[in-house]
Amino acid sequence: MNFSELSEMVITGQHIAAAEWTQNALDQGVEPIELINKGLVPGMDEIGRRWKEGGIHMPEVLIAARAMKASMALAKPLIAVSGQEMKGTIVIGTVKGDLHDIGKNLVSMMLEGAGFEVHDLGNNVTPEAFVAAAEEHDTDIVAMSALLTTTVPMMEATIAALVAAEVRQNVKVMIGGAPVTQALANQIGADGYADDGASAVGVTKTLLGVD
Ligand code: B12
Repeated sequence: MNFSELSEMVITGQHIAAAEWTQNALDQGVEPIELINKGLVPGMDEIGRRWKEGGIHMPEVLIAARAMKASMALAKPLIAVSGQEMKGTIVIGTVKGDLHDIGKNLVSMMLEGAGFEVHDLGNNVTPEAFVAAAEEHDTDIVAMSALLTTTVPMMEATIAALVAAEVRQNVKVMIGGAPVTQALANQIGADGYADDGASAVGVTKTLLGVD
């Protein structure tokens, strides 16, 4: 199987071709995790690199992510069946009071493309909802996004809720969003910060000690 064909379909945003290629590969007995790691992850890695260097813009990232998701939708359900492990489990959302989700969605897609199981809670997520999802999904990382200076304090409130529920010691916390900085992460006791989707994948791998 030439997995670089699938990578190329992701990079060029061909969602129908990516789905057909994926179905064909699965029908031929290719392991879904192999398809993710050798086809989708390199494709999204390349998109992340190009996005970081400014070579492409958001529409290209979004159409690549759509192609990645079309393939992932076919491969992912089979992973649970075959008992193969994803690299880690992430619960992500935009904090309470904040409706901005474009950046969070990009980060979410990049993490999924990199082989992580992502539970995206959407926007306006209360600290209680973060805690409940972290408990429900055997979570490795709780990732929070905020775009408003007025909702940034909700990140600290969510960490406090994780501590109160005795979940904090079992999860890492990663934060991001335009007004968020590494200094803020240090100040509120988050474990990681990244300023874009590609860096978020890198920070996630470092936090979990995976490649
Ligand atoms: C689009 C937008 C909206 C849309 C949101 C649509 C949506 N579905 O998201 C709408 C119109 C709804 C909106 C509403 C408002 N907005 Co608005 N909005 C923006 C805008 C123009 C773009 C944000 C965006 O999507 N950027 C593109 C993405 C890709 O970038 P990003 O979000 O920064 O994400 C990247 C990184 O930050 C990082 N990242 C993001 N999240 C995470 C999470 C983790 C874990 C990690 C590791 C990394 C990470 O990776 C992402 C990918 O590279 C910004 C201005 C700007 N240029 O930022 C204003 C802006 C954020 N909005 C602003 C304001 C004030 C508002 C309103 C209050 C306006 C009003 N008076 O009603 C409301 C608030 C609504 C609410 N309660 O949330 C202000 C915030 C000012 C401030 N400092 O607080 C800004 C900065 C505009 C401005 N200059 O005044 N907004």
